[in-house]
Amino acid sequence: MADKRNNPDQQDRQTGVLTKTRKKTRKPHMFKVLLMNDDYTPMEFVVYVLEKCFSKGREEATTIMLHVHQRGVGVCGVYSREIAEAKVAQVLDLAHRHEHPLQCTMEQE
Ligand code: TYC
Repeated sequence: MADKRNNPDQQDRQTGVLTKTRKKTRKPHMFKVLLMNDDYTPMEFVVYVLEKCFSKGREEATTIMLHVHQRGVGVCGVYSREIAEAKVAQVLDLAHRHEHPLQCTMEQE
Protein backbone atom coordinates (compact mmCIF):
# COMPACT_ATOMS: atom_id res chain seq x y z
CA MET A 1 0.00 0.00 0.00
CA ALA A 2 1.38 3.40 -1.03
CA ASP A 3 2.20 5.91 1.67
CA LYS A 4 -0.39 8.75 1.44
CA ARG A 5 2.30 11.40 1.96
CA ASN A 6 3.78 10.40 -1.38
CA ASN A 7 0.53 9.70 -3.17
CA PRO A 8 -1.65 12.79 -3.75
CA ASP A 9 -4.28 10.68 -5.54
CA GLN A 10 -5.21 8.84 -2.34
CA GLN A 11 -7.94 9.95 -0.01
CA ASP A 12 -6.65 11.30 3.27
CA ARG A 13 -8.49 9.16 5.82
CA GLN A 14 -7.87 11.52 8.72
CA THR A 15 -9.28 14.71 7.19
CA GLY A 16 -11.47 13.39 4.37
CA VAL A 17 -9.80 15.80 1.94
CA LEU A 18 -9.51 14.63 -1.66
CA THR A 19 -6.31 15.79 -3.27
CA LYS A 20 -6.63 14.16 -6.69
CA THR A 21 -4.48 16.08 -9.14
CA ARG A 22 -4.25 16.00 -12.92
CA LYS A 23 -0.78 14.95 -14.09
CA LYS A 24 -1.04 16.39 -17.60
CA THR A 25 -1.93 19.95 -18.55
CA ARG A 26 -4.45 20.13 -21.40
CA LYS A 27 -4.23 22.74 -24.12
CA PRO A 28 -7.43 24.77 -24.38
CA HIS A 29 -9.87 24.05 -27.19
CA MET A 30 -9.74 26.54 -30.03
CA PHE A 31 -12.74 27.87 -31.94
CA LYS A 32 -13.14 29.09 -35.52
CA VAL A 33 -15.28 32.21 -35.87
CA LEU A 34 -17.35 31.85 -39.06
CA LEU A 35 -19.09 34.45 -41.17
CA MET A 36 -22.15 33.43 -43.23
CA ASN A 37 -23.18 34.79 -46.60
CA ASP A 38 -26.57 36.43 -47.16
CA ASP A 39 -28.17 38.37 -50.02
CA TYR A 40 -28.59 41.72 -48.26
CA THR A 41 -25.54 42.76 -46.21
CA PRO A 42 -23.41 45.14 -48.31
CA MET A 43 -19.94 43.86 -49.23
CA GLU A 44 -18.39 47.07 -47.90
CA PHE A 45 -19.98 46.49 -44.48
CA VAL A 46 -18.56 42.94 -44.28
CA VAL A 47 -15.09 44.31 -45.12
CA TYR A 48 -15.56 46.94 -42.39
CA VAL A 49 -16.53 44.22 -39.85
CA LEU A 50 -13.46 42.16 -40.73
CA GLU A 51 -11.23 45.22 -40.31
CA LYS A 52 -12.78 46.39 -37.03
CA CYS A 53 -13.52 43.09 -35.24
CA PHE A 54 -10.75 40.88 -36.62
CA SER A 55 -7.96 43.42 -37.25
CA LYS A 56 -7.66 42.48 -40.91
CA GLY A 57 -6.09 44.82 -43.45
CA ARG A 58 -8.24 45.98 -46.38
CA GLU A 59 -6.80 43.36 -48.76
CA GLU A 60 -7.23 40.32 -46.48
CA ALA A 61 -10.67 41.53 -45.36
CA THR A 62 -11.75 41.78 -49.01
CA THR A 63 -10.39 38.29 -49.77
CA ILE A 64 -12.31 36.77 -46.82
CA MET A 65 -15.51 38.67 -47.72
CA LEU A 66 -15.34 37.46 -51.36
CA HIS A 67 -14.67 33.89 -50.17
CA VAL A 68 -17.80 34.01 -47.99
CA HIS A 69 -19.81 35.64 -50.79
CA GLN A 70 -18.82 32.87 -53.24
CA ARG A 71 -18.68 29.81 -50.94
CA GLY A 72 -21.36 30.63 -48.36
CA VAL A 73 -19.18 30.55 -45.25
CA GLY A 74 -15.64 31.51 -44.25
CA VAL A 75 -13.26 31.68 -41.29
CA CYS A 76 -12.51 35.10 -39.78
CA GLY A 77 -10.04 33.80 -37.18
CA VAL A 78 -9.33 31.13 -34.55
CA TYR A 79 -9.51 31.96 -30.84
CA SER A 80 -10.01 30.58 -27.33
CA ARG A 81 -13.68 30.02 -26.36
CA GLU A 82 -14.04 33.34 -24.48
CA ILE A 83 -12.45 35.46 -27.22
CA ALA A 84 -14.47 33.69 -29.95
CA GLU A 85 -17.72 34.27 -27.99
CA ALA A 86 -16.85 37.96 -27.62
CA LYS A 87 -16.07 38.31 -31.37
CA VAL A 88 -19.36 36.65 -32.37
CA ALA A 89 -21.31 38.93 -30.01
CA GLN A 90 -19.47 42.01 -31.35
CA VAL A 91 -20.23 41.12 -35.00
CA LEU A 92 -23.92 40.38 -34.28
CA ASP A 93 -24.29 43.61 -32.31
CA LEU A 94 -22.66 45.68 -35.07
CA ALA A 95 -24.81 44.01 -37.77
CA HIS A 96 -27.98 44.50 -35.70
CA ARG A 97 -27.22 48.16 -35.02
CA HIS A 98 -26.76 48.74 -38.78
CA GLU A 99 -29.87 46.65 -39.54
CA HIS A 100 -27.99 44.08 -41.63
CA PRO A 101 -28.86 40.35 -41.40
CA LEU A 102 -25.18 39.29 -41.26
CA GLN A 103 -24.76 36.05 -39.31
CA CYS A 104 -21.69 34.91 -37.39
CA THR A 105 -21.11 31.69 -35.44
CA MET A 106 -18.28 29.71 -33.85
CA GLU A 107 -17.23 26.09 -34.18
CA GLN A 108 -14.71 24.06 -32.22
CA GLU A 109 -11.65 23.23 -34.32
N1 TYC B 1 -23.66 38.43 -50.54
C1 TYC B 1 -23.56 39.81 -50.11
C2 TYC B 1 -23.90 40.74 -51.28
O1 TYC B 1 -23.91 40.30 -52.44
C3 TYC B 1 -22.19 40.15 -49.55
C4 TYC B 1 -21.83 39.37 -48.33
C5 TYC B 1 -20.55 38.81 -48.21
C6 TYC B 1 -22.73 39.23 -47.28
C7 TYC B 1 -20.19 38.11 -47.07
C8 TYC B 1 -22.38 38.52 -46.13
O2 TYC B 1 -20.73 37.32 -44.88
C9 TYC B 1 -21.10 37.98 -46.03
N2 TYC B 1 -24.14 42.00 -50.99
